[in-house]
Amino acid sequence: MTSLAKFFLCLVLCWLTTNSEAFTVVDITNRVKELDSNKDGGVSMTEAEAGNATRIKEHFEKLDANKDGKVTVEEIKAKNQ
Ligand SMILES: [Ca+2]
Ligand SMILES: [Ca+2]
Repeated sequence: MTSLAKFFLCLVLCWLTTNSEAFTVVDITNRVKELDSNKDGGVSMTEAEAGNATRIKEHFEKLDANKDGKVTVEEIKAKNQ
């Protein structure tokens, strides 16, 4: 294998590893803050769409445990445990 091929293989592996890691609490908090444009403490479907939060959009129903139409840090944390 050439060193260039090894380099790219490493990049792909690093990328896969990073993406399969669970969210940390800090990551969740920052992401929710970033997405929460009306500052009501949760991410609505509209906010998730506006911020391209694919993971939240895909799992919105499951994440929104109390079905109030927004996903909070607590709800995401609960699903990540
Ligand atoms: Ca919001
Ligand atoms: Ca909720």
